[in-house]
Amino acid sequence: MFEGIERSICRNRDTTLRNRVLAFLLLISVSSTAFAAPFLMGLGELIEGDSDPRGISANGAVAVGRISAGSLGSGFRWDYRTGLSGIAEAQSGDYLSVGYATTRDGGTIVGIGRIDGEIHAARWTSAKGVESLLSLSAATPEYHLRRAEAVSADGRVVAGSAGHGDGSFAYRWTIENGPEYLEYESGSYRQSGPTAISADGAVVVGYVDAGVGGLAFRWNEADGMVTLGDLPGGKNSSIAYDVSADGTVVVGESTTDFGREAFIWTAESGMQPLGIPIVDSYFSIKISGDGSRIVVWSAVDSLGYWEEGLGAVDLIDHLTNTYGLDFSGWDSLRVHDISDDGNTILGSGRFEEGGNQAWIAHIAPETAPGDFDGDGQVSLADYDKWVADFGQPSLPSYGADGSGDGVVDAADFTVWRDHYEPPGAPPVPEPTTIALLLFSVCSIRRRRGVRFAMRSVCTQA
Ligand SMILES: [Ca+2]
Ligand SMILES: [Ca+2]
Repeated sequence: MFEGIERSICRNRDTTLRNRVLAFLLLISVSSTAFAAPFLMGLGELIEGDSDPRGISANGAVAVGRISAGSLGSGFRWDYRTGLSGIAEAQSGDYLSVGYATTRDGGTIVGIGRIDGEIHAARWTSAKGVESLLSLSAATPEYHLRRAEAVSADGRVVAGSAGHGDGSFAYRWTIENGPEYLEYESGSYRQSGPTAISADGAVVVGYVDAGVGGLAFRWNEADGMVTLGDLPGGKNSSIAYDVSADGTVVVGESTTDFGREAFIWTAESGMQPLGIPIVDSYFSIKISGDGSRIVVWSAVDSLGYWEEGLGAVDLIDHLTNTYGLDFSGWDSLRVHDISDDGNTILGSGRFEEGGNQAWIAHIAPETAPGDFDGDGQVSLADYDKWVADFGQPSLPSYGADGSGDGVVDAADFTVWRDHYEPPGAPPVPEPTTIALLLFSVCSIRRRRGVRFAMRSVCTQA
């Protein structure tokens, strides 16, 4: 895509020509695959260093993370229409140094911000830009909110870690009441950190160190912070990394006699091994909203996937053999997140020996024009979905984006109308020409958007 071309400006001039060629090749592969699901799409290079994608929105349309530019880095936001852009305020100089998670519609990003030269837990919205969480609610002086790790679907509840004395402690912030420490069932503890939150913000998961090693916890208002135990064998150690949308299924890692291993936890079954080892010290274990699909970064180029009824398999083999995705040319593969709808997986790797690049693997089956909810027919339910999602970014031709331009807009209504067949009325097909026209216009807008956005990253270097 075009991101690669823009990005190369920031980088060593010697590699510019090669990157332009690579970016062009990527552009070809993206253009030829983006409109037929399933597809694999490179999102643009993240430059060297510690840049990584971190999270993806509920329908897979918005990815967030960290992008490096020279010695500095900033949070990034990606969607199909606007491409990859750094999150910095041109006027104040404030920026998000990393984006960890985003809301259902991708409109709010939470992470670590540099605001007036100081580090704060922060959020970004297109309307208000980068803001300290504390500035949004009545401040409690003892809190230093260092980072915001997770956010509810509507953005009104955030979980993160706060500094207090020498320790770091999990807090839950609500737009109404501000931050509150999560209390541990057994009283005092050394430190704790949250990693994920349920869609409604009522359940937070993470780890707590109560002096006997770190243990996975699940918190809700009624029960407080309850540890989830650990897998048999090895030392007493576990960490929760993600939770299903309704808060009932937790995934993480725990130590056994054979080393560290991914687990799945429910109240009914307790903690069970997934059969996927964890090798790298930096890794990721993420679950879809309904709890039926799990992705596991075990080690670089060794990624796991678990699905209800399928069990544990190799992620890349599964994406290749089941969905026909082509990972040839990619190496140093990592996986970072799976969307709540379970249909988009966010990863990173190197393509044709280029720099570290984010990718998404979209595995929803292709649907007929106007069938926005994918139930096989074009009905009033599809119109309702278009209304509910109006204005939101989308992967092209997925969900209510009938026109394939990456946003749910008026053109998509036209696609639905032209394929809706009320009883007794003949169908009126046609929208291909309009869709192509819209796409070409938005492609130009996308290129301009990327160029502007990348400039804000480049100027920080
Ligand atoms: Ca339908
Ligand atoms: Ca559209």
